[in-house]
Amino acid sequence: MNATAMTSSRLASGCRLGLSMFWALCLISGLSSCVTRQPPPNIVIIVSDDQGYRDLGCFGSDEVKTPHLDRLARGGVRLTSFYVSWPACTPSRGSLLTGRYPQRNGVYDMIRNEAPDYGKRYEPAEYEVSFERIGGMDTREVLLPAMLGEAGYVNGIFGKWDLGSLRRYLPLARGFDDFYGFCNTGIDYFTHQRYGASSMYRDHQPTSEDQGTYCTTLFEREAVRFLERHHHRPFFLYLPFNAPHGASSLDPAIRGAAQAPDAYKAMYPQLQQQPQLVSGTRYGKTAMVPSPAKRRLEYLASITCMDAAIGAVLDLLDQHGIAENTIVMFFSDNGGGGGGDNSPLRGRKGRMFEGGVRVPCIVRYPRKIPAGGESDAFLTSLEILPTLLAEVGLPIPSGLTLDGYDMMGVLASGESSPRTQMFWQRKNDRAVRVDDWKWVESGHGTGLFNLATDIGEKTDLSRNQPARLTEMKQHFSRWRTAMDNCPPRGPFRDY
Ligand SMILES: [Ca+2]
Repeated sequence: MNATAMTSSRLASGCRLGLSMFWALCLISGLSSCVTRQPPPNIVIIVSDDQGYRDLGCFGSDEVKTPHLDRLARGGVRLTSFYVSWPACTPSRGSLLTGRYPQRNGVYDMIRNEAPDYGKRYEPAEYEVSFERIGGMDTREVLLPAMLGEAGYVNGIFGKWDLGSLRRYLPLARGFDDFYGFCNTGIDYFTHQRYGASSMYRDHQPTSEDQGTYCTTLFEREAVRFLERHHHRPFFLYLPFNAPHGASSLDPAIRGAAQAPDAYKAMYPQLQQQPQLVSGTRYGKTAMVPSPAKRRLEYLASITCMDAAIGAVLDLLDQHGIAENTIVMFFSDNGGGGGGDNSPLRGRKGRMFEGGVRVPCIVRYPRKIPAGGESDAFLTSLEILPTLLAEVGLPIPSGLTLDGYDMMGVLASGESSPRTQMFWQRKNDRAVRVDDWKWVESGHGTGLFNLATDIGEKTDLSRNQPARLTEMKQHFSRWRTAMDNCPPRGPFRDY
């Protein structure tokens, strides 16, 4: 254990003792003497996968059916300038749980095998030693559930872990108490395989007990069980869905689209009536592949199925009378890909433009946040961990560098955002936002944009604003130097 982790553990142990004694005293005194002290909030974080900026009813879509997310938004605040730290899955999810830039926590690229992109199917023995199997979030990183667990929370994760599948990387080794889901970055929704490799786990063990059942339904089942078991005590429920991400199947007729149950596809008859497969190319050969209509159909239907699962969770919070004191956060791990709609933003998943990194986000916390609000404040997923620590009453572990801010003042009372800068890098692509200005340099386009007047990043102002352009590059350069000087973390850097 390094100094940071040790300090963190010691600090948090004190909090655990304090909270445990508090709850013990409450039980002894029949709770009556504790009514003046508010219990710590429950926490529910729901993450969707590749959902577009506009792919919610409450974010302007008149196509997708998301009644429960819309209900969540009516009870809380919609964040319209909320960013993730990376334009694709793994590093975005790593930042959520560490509160640190990908370049600081070490997971600054995908933990996945690239060969299936070209049609390769791994043999089991070969898969066992591939990077997708052996890579993971550096074990010196302290994750949110470990911090909350030390404060008396019970932590459950049901869905896409995406931070390593070796035992030392699995959720139960990182602070979670209960895990059902898959460890890598994408699966077939029904077989639970990733390009032929079985991927579902319960706690530390691979499982095929539910093979054939649609995975969103399984994650809902597990979340409901968790809530029924733990609703009477402080809990952290992490629900990282894989919907509406494309299925990780080698079958050309499946690959390239999400997957959804028939009952949900029937809710989009205008798409279902169109041809579902068209002649195309896959792995260098002619093949029947999903049509644009099928890609959109599976995508929308998988969102609506996920929305129903979210509705089941919200219903349970209501039934147990704990919604008032539960922080529910929802956001997409990156911009829409495949069948997604990111309008009016430019670009998509994987890009440095807003369509890659600005995502729909909702926060509901009736005890503090007024219902039905909307905020255009500049905020990011890096704010989530420090905000939650502050709400729980936990100090930031001594010696731990976080990259975000407590955003509760912004959400609860409309204070101006403490964030003025954000940086992104994916291989050679880079971007920085400072106040309303954004500079992008990437293989898919370059430019300087004023987001206050040009949310679609259509007008490159590099020539009109040379001094600002230089300043933005300097900001990026200073951030890059700071990241280079961080203590190195695996799995991409030596340590
Ligand atoms: Ca994603």
